[in-house]
Amino acid sequence: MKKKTTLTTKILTGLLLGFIFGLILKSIPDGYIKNTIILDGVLKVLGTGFTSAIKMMVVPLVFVSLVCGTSSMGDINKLGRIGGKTMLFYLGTTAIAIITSLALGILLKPGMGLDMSSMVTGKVAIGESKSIVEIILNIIPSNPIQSLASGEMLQVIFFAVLIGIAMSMIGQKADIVRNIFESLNEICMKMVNIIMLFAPYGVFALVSTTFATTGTEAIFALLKYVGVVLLGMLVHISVVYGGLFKLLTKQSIAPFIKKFTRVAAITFSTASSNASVPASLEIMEELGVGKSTRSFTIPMGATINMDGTAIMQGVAALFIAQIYGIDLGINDMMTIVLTATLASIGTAGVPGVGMIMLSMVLQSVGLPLEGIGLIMGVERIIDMFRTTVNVMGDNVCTLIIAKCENDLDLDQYNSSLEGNLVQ
Ligand code: DAS
Repeated sequence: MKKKTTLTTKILTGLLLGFIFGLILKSIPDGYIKNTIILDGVLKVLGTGFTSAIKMMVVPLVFVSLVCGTSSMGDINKLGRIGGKTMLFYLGTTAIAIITSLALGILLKPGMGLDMSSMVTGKVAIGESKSIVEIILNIIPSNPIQSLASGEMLQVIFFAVLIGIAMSMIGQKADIVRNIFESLNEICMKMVNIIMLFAPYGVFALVSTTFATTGTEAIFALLKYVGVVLLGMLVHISVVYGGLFKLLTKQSIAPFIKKFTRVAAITFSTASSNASVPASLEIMEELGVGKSTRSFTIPMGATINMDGTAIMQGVAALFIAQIYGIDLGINDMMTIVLTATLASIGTAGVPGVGMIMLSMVLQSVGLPLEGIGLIMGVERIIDMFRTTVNVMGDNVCTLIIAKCENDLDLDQYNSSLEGNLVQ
């Protein structure tokens, strides 16, 4: 816990120092030292190096974690009724989350008023507008190796999910391959951890560059971005989770909210869905959820349910398009919904992985990766909130599935209202 807190402190320090150093650079006149040595030298190496390292992980992480996520769902035939309902709830609410965040991003335009188009170093390859048929056909790779090499993310996702489903159907005979992918997934996660150790320096460089070239208007845009993300999460929790819970269980959500504060303390401090699994299982048991339901839906949710992450990705994609003056068409929006929803199956419940998946979403519609430079500064803070929403979704889904399967002891659930405020 100390190591993670230290890294969080370092990232926030990088944000603060980057902001101060950027404004100092902004205040001094252009010259060889400022422009060539500092901006196009040291800061470019640290900033672009960090974003390139993140980009490096996109294809291997998505491919390996999706094969693991899909193949570990157990025998697809035995997944049965609970598995089908759980998958439907998790992927359905993730799709709603991303659509809500895109709608808020279009309505509230967090990136408007900040022009960073001069900062794009690479060519912005916005995909030409495709018809729905072309988008769907484009998902199926004719050459999966080429898809992996060129980072065609929807094709990588399709290929990985199909491998995982096939492995699930084969069952034990695929165990040797499953173990290899599990090891590769561990390796990818460790590589992400190593890359994130450089986050404070990357954040410092990216934020310095941003404020050195755009000045204080970037602060307003950043605050708007954070505000729209948090608003999206609030809407999702109250309307989607609150609405579905009331509609499908006909129970008060108060007992759950009281118990969930214990889990939220973990999700905020660790920014990790995986780390919160034991606490989620504990409160589900205390709330009267049967073991057969909670032992399946909670671990599955920590692996494939990422509504909070999807909300961040939708707002971030539009924010970046807006600050670079790029118009996203309806087909691009559909690609974002598809990519973020399917990618959530493979997003592991560890800190910072949502930012790597964001790189993939941006890549899928040709948006410049430089854009994450500005939002990288508040990444850790947003990660705490989005992880809490991710895990809340896992718990709400578990209660709903348990009620539908008559695996929820209502007396035990409602009796947990008694006692002190936070249990
Ligand atoms: N921190 C991840 C989790 O544990 C989510 C993310 O990085 O988006 O759910």
